[in-house]
Amino acid sequence: MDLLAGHDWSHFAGAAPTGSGVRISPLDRWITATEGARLQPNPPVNLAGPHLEVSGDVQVDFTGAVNGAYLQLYAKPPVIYDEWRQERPSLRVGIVGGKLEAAVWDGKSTKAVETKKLGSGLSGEVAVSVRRSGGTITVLANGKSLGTVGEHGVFSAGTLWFGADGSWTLKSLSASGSVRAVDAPGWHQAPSSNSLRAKASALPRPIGIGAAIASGPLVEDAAYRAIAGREFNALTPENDMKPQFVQPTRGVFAFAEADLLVDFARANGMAVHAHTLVWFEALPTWMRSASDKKTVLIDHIKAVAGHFAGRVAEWDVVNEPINEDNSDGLEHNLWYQAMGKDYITQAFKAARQADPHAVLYLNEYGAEPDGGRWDALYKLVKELKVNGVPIDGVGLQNHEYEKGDRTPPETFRKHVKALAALGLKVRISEMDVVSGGDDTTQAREFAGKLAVCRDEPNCTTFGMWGFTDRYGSTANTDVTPPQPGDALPWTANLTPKKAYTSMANELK
Ligand code: 9MR
Repeated sequence: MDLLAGHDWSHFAGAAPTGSGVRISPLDRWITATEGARLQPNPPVNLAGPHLEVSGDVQVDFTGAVNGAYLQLYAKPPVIYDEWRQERPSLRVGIVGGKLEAAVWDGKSTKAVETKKLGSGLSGEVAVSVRRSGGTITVLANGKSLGTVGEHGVFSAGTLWFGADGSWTLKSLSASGSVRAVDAPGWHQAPSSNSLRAKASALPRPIGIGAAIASGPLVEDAAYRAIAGREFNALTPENDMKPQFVQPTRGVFAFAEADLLVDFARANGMAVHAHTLVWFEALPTWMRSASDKKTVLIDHIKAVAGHFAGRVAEWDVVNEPINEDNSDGLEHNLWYQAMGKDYITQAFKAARQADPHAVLYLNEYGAEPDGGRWDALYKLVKELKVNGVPIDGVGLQNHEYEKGDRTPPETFRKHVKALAALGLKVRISEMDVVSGGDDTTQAREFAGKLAVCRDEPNCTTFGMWGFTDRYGSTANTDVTPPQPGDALPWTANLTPKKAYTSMANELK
């Protein structure tokens, strides 16, 4: 079965279909630490393309592999966070120095559990085959068997997704045996008149109801996908638009995963709230060390906001610029160090130019209660407005990680109103509530903030940071597989919690 012709390889980061196959270009994409160190390689997976359903023994054959070429077969796409990539079982085969390198991940560690360098003297374009027979994988080059590696759950999970890396052209790719090829699902999901989005749209003043969404789960997990499309009319890419993902190498842009989220949103009539152009985290290593920061910042905004112009409704232009402990109230991050506070003004101007129709937000955490963070935020956005900087609104994240983060709705309302007086819109941008086992309090917190958003005319959207604990950002990722958190309205089994019902009630 031919897996190239008639299948989608055009929405695969770093890849471009050509007359002679799929051209793979290296992205050098990494998961980076907050301080910039490279933690894990993050090669792309063809999420929009074909994957296999495997029910027994199978052989995958491909041609075109040259030195440095890799093809990777994943039991499931990895779940990708900013500082962590959850590897599922996978097999990577590649040509390195005349040998065929086979590496196997077992889904329990970020490192390969088995790596073998097999054969010798391989040169030019090599035809590679991977043959699964029960618990053994045999690898072949140019039709000759070179050796075996363990199966480690790669094939037994029942699905296989394709990824690639290096600089080469994948000239053919086929599979045979007990397999079936499956293409990306239709993005449109069945609506429901009972959903949060239906209720939010039927309010006297309709509001947006949104969630942060991750591309891997969206394509691989049908139940997650169904809820995302059914319940929400706004979508924020959780991580896929951050600089380390979209500009992994200077001047090399990789939009496939983010484009997929935009396509999903558009197919389901959801507004895209894009996140984020300027932050001090989730940056590729090169961006931190570049000496011409201003050029880097402006070029990034032009390219990224330009790419999505017309397809996204809003942007978080500047994320988390506040640090109340500094006398000017600002975080002295890498952009500030290079440009002073002018980086904020420059960023908004560049974003407005690149996408004149997008509504432009500054997004901040910890400014829901009274105190230094709110004071510093208010001072900053007032100054931006007075100076005619093109800022349209403020995102108040509303993360409630600890009991102390629970702000009375009336205090929060006061801040929403204060921003309205400056002519600014507000969105609740990233709400989650770590419950500590207390579902009732969690439900009350979600409902209280939603009610404020419903009632304050300048509050446009109530957004949560994910919707299910299955992939939530408060998961404990120190263990593999990660231990789900308990901060979102759907459990890890995708059952709605009290928080869901309490929100539905506020929207009646
Ligand atoms: O959900 C995001 C998670 O996957 C990342 O590892 C984390 C750290 O960079 O960022 C999370 O999203 C953050 C968002 O981009 C900005 N506000 C705080 C969010 C939650 O930490």
